[in-house]
Amino acid sequence: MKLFHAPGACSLGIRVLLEEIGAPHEVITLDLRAGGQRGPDYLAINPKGKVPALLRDDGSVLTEFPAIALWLARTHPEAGLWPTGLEEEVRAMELLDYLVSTVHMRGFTLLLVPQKFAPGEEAQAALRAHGRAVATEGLAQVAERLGDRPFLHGARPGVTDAALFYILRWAAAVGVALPDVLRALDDRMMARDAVRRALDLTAA
Ligand SMILES: N[C@@H](CCC(=O)N[C@@H](CS)C(=O)NCC(=O)O)C(=O)O
Repeated sequence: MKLFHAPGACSLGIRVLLEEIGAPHEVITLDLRAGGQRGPDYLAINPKGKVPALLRDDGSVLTEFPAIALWLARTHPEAGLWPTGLEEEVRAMELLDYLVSTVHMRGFTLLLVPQKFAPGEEAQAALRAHGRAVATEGLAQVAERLGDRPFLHGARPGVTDAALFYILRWAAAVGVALPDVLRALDDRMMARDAVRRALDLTAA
């Protein structure tokens, strides 16, 4: 498998899952600031011009964080990254969609890259403020959902924790304060060998 990834991007969550699974893979790094995601070579792989994209061993390409994460979890059930049972699965999907579609796309995306959506400093400041409010409210909702469990998935991290983890890196980068339970979850994630490998903090 080949993962198309960019430093600082949401594809970090897929790296975490690949490392948790221990699946052999190659990481192809794109430079988003230099527009690597819009170059013809990459658009031939993912015409949407986004990371993550996963080139699977059968030559097919999978895109979108939830789809890639679910496929990895379901094809490696022994890693225990996704719940079983209809109610547990729909609750995990509910949370994953909230993390990616709301906290990421409507919160941190506006906070981090408002210039993509409006010209002019005044409009961008308003978008940034809106994004910060959505991100802060979203993280409070996720903290509520976590409660006193160690990870969103339960005793061990799963797909939803991998999604939360990339979001927590952005929160740290732009100074969005975390509820205590999310700070503790982040510490638990950072202590994992798989996560440290995904961050290139230790050798593979
Ligand atoms: N909905 C997509 C979001 C992917 C996405 O927004 N990726 C960002 C990095 S976090 C990206 O590739 N941005 C480059 C660009 O928009 O040009 C998913 O779930 O994978």
